Amino acid sequence: MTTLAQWLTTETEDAALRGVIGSMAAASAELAGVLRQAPIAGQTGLAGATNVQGEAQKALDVISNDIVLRHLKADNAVAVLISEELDEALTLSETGKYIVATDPLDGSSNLDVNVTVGTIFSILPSAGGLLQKGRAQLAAGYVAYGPAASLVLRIAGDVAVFTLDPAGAWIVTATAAKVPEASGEFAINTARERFWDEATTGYVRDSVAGETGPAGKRYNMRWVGSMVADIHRILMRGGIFLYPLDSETVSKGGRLRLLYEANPMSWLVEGAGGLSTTGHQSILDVEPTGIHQRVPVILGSTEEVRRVEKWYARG
Ligand code: AHM
Ligand code: MG
Repeated sequence: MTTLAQWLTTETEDAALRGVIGSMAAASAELAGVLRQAPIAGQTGLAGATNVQGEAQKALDVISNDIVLRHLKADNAVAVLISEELDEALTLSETGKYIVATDPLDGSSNLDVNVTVGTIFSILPSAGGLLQKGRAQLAAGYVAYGPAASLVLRIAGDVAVFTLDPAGAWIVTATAAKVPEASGEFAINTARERFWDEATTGYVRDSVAGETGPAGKRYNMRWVGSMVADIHRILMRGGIFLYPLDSETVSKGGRLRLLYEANPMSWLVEGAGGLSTTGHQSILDVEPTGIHQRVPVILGSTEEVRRVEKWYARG
C-alpha cells in the first residue's frame, strides 16, 4: 500500500510543497471526522452570519474554515490564504512561498440531507501575487466526503486518488485517473433552463433527443448539487458538468468561483485528459480580476466539451 507521503516523494522534490499538500490532507482528514458526527455534536444548521458572497454560512462552513486555517497557520510555507469564507486574503507567513485558495466546504446546502460535500484547494506560488491564472497552479485537489473520503490530487503529472483509512492515513487507490473521452451523461441544473443562453439550450436539446437526434446517442442526466460529487463522478466515469453564464448570473460573471472552485477542478480534469472551458477559452487561461471572481464553468469529457464549444462558436 502506498501512502500519500510516499506518493508525494515520487511526484516532487519540493519538500515545502509536499508539506502544504500534507497540511491540506490532514485538515481534510480531521474534517471527515467532524462531518461524520456533526448531527450528534449539534453542529448542523446555520452559523447566523453571511459570507462575502452574501450567502448564509452554515455552522460547518465556519468550522471547516477554522480547521483549514489552523493547519495552514502551523505550516510556515503558506504566505496567504484565500477562502470562500473569508472576505479578504489572509496573510499567514511573511516568508511563505505559497498561496492556498480554498473552498473549505463546498456544497454545504447538502449537509442537512447527508449528501456528499467536499473541500477544494489550489496551490499557487506566492511570487505571482493574488491574481494568477489557473495555468500557474503548482498543485490542486479536492476531497469528496462520501461513503468513503476520497482525496483527488494532481501536482503537474497524473491525477491520483487516495482513500482515507480508519487510522486517518490517505492510501493511494488510483494512480492515473483518466476522464473517458466520450460519455453519455451530463450534469446541469435544468431548473434554470429559462435563463440559459442559446449554446446551453442547444447542447442539452441535442443530448435529450437521443439516438436519432444530432448527438446520435442516448444521455442520462445527473445533478448532485455538490460540485465535488458531480466532478468526482465525471473524473471516474466521464460526463460533462455545466454551470454556464445565464441571464440571471450574467451580472455576476457566473455562479461558481474562479480561484477556489473552477481553477482547481479544471487543473484536475485537464490533467486527467478532459477539457475545461468558459464556452470561449480554457478556464485555466482566464485572467482573474478579484479573489472571489465568478466564472462560467464547463468541464469534462473531451467529446462533450467540444460539442458545447461548437455551439458557442456559432456566435
Ligand atoms: P457553495 O460553494 O456555496 O456550496 O456553492 C457551490 C455549489 C456547487 O457545489 C454546486 O455545483 C452548485 O453550487 C449548485 O448550484 P444549484 O443550487 O444551482 O444547484
Ligand atoms: Mg463552493
